Amino acid sequence: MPAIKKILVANRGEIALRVMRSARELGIKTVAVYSEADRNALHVRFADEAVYIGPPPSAESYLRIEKILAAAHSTGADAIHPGYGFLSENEDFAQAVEDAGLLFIGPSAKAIELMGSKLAAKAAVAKFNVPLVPGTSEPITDVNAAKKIAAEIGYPVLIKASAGGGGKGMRVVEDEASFHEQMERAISEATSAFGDGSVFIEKYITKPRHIEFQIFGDKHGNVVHLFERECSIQRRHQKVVEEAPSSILTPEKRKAMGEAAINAAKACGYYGAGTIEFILDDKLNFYFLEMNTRLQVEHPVTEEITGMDLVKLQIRIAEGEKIPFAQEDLKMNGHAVEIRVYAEDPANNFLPDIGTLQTYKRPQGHGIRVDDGFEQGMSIPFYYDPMIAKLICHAEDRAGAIEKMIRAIDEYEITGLETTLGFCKFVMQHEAFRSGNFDTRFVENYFKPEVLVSANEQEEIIASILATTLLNGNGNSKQADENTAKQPVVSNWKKNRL
Ligand code: MV4
Repeated sequence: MPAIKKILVANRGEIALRVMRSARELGIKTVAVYSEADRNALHVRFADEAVYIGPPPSAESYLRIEKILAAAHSTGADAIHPGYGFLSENEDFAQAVEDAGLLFIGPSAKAIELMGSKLAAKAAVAKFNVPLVPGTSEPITDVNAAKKIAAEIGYPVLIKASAGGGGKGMRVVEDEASFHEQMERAISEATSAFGDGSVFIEKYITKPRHIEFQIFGDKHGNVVHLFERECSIQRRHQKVVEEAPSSILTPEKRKAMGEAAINAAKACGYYGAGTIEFILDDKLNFYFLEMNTRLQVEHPVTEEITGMDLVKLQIRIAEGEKIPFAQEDLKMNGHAVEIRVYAEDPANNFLPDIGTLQTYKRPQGHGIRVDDGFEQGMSIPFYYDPMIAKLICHAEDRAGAIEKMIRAIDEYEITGLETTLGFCKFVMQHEAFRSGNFDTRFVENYFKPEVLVSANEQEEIIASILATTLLNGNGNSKQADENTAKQPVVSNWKKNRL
């Protein structure tokens, strides 16, 4: 297979930059595509060339296969990297790229399609000795047959849509009395959301931990794993904190799960970067949930502990090279934690708080990495995911990585909009997180908006409001008036403390 000379990155934001940086280091030219909202975006400035592909809504730009192929054609790109999100797990896109004579830097269209169906994925990996949650392996339509199975598995059970994934189309059923109604709802939801009403039933694991394995396959049938990431700290299926390695895996458990992950990849003849998602129950039994056939948002924590550049590996594999190391050569070095910094307001139900980055100063120093796509003065577009940055800290051990993260959060200066930085600091300081004794219900169990402002601070805020009112009231407060008019004193003061 020929070496790649020019890569078009069919994405935006931090991941487009992330991919282009590795491409440039390999001496490969880069092409950006951009929507109307991203004219001045950093990925556009970084690329060697950039092609405008349409209006801001992604359905009219970043999701348009024909526009992206036309951009590749007009610039002479010979490969396309899809990043994550957008078209990254669209088998029609992967196929169209290859049909156009270009290399898709990702898995085969067949593998994407197979893993896109949760039932087909389960059926495929089951033959390769991968543990599954007890449940049905076929779509189920007959309510009475389903009830019988649910009784055998034991309540609570979970009804899942085969076309779902990432938490979409799931329903917990606590007892037989509510089964009928819940199943009908699940089928009707799946039909309207995915155009496919197939559902299946699993035992509901009530306090799972989410542990995923990074795997890589090449086009010669070799598969390795690059250890795990723990992603149990999430909110409504949106990951908030990720780390590698997991604090609860023993070397034996890691070896068993790693082997299962490799088998799952082999079950679909996988090549490229992929992630095998497992859940662990309270006895540390692990079960395959699904496979993500893309580079994940949280891949940097794996890069930090393995020293590998996952994007370079993806490119080499797409070019037909063999994986350049053996499983035994891989070692974990230290501990890495990542937080996602969103333009969202944790005090207001995490509503997106898009606006302009009036101040934007990144933390710096030993072991700190910031993957972002913005600079001071830029606006976060309303049309896309409101993630501002990923902050990754790497240290010799978990406690060191957590302390470094707290230091980095304190050093991060963002004004002009609300962010999840204070919320992430709350997680870092929480005893359950620090001790490693947590599960996927961490946020619902421990987080209330009030925790972001301690009692002490609330008193100080009241004092500050009083002081401001008094100043404003005495007729001799020009400066205070100007300050309060531009930016509310209290909210800024609070921001600096969080
Ligand atoms: C489960 C489960 C409990 N039992 N399946 C959510 C995302 C999708 N990948 C599957 N998910 C779950 N499947 C069984 N049989 C709990 C979840 C789940 C979850 C999984 C991983 C990370 C966070 C989660 C949050 C809620 C529910």
